[in-house]
Amino acid sequence: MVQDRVLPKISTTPVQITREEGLKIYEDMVLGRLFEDKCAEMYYRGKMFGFVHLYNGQEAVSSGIVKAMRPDDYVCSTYRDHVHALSAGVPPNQVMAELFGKATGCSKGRGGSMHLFSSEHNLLGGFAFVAEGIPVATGAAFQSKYRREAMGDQSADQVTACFFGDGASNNGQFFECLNMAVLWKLPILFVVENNKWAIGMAHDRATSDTEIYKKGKAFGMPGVEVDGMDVMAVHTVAQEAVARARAGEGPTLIEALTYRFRGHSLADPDELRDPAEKEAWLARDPIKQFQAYLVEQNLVDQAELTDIDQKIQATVDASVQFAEESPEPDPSELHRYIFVDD
Ligand SMILES: Cc1ncc(C[n+]2csc(CCOP(=O)(O)OP(=O)(O)O)c2C)c(N)n1
Ligand SMILES: [Mg+2]
Repeated sequence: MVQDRVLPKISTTPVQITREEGLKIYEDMVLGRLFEDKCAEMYYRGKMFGFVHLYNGQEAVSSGIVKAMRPDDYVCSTYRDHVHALSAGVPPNQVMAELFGKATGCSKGRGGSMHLFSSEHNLLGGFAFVAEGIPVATGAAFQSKYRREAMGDQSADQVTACFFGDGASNNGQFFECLNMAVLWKLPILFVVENNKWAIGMAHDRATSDTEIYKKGKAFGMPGVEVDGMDVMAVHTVAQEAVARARAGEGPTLIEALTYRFRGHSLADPDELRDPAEKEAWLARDPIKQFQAYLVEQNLVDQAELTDIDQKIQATVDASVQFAEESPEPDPSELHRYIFVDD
């Protein structure tokens, strides 16, 4: 079993969330979890093609970060992108339809699981190549800054969140983009979801310094380590980083310590990871922890949480029906959407 790091404690005591905010985050996390469980079912029934990478276990990262942002901010993902897309506001129907390769999907059935995209929701994309989104997100942050400072558009104060894995943080694009982001003080959050594994490669066997957040320092960028199973801790860190970015004070590197509950993809039998390691992380399920927090803070009771779960399950089920009933892309339109004019 790969040794776990001692998890940092971010003080969330002074942070007061309202019932409304708490429920918004909770609903997003549950949507992510139930949507992914349904994806597994549909994949094994042969409804989806290619590789499908699920996010179960990591929900506190997506919800904690994206719910600290505005709907017009930008989100950039990886191939593990369904939940980032949902947090960014892409409707479940459109995400499920995309996974089924249907014309009503957010990428019009052209992309599938690893290439979710929505200009309407400022979702910059899922990317099949490891670290490929990092320069795209850096470019998005640059255009916000350029529009605001060079073109005088005061409304261009959008922040970009760029999600990627521990494995991606060993790729050169990561270092080049950290350099540029600090140099130009770009409004961006680099969010490393350190789930300890890059397929079957343990993080501590693949990188020089396992504490990724410390790599920001080489570029003069603040680096923060956060318990990625604690949504309130992630949310607190995100709020500070978003405020800094929006105020023109530049980027932040956030390393969220988390774990994926399933194999690398649904084609992975997941035989490499030690069962004891999996058990230890399953016991820290971010959704169960947040349920306990909400009840303890008297923001909600257990019966209400059960109602919410049922309501979200109905939404997920409806997304499958929508995807099933949607048309396939028309083969005569195969060449559409390659160029922007289309
Ligand atoms: C440039 C590139 N190299 C290799 C691969 C094969 N590959 C796919 S996922 C992956 C592991 C990435 O792990 P990490 O960044 O930690 O993300 P996680 O899957 O844990 O979310 C690798 C090596 C790829 N897709 N792209
Ligand atoms: Mg990883």
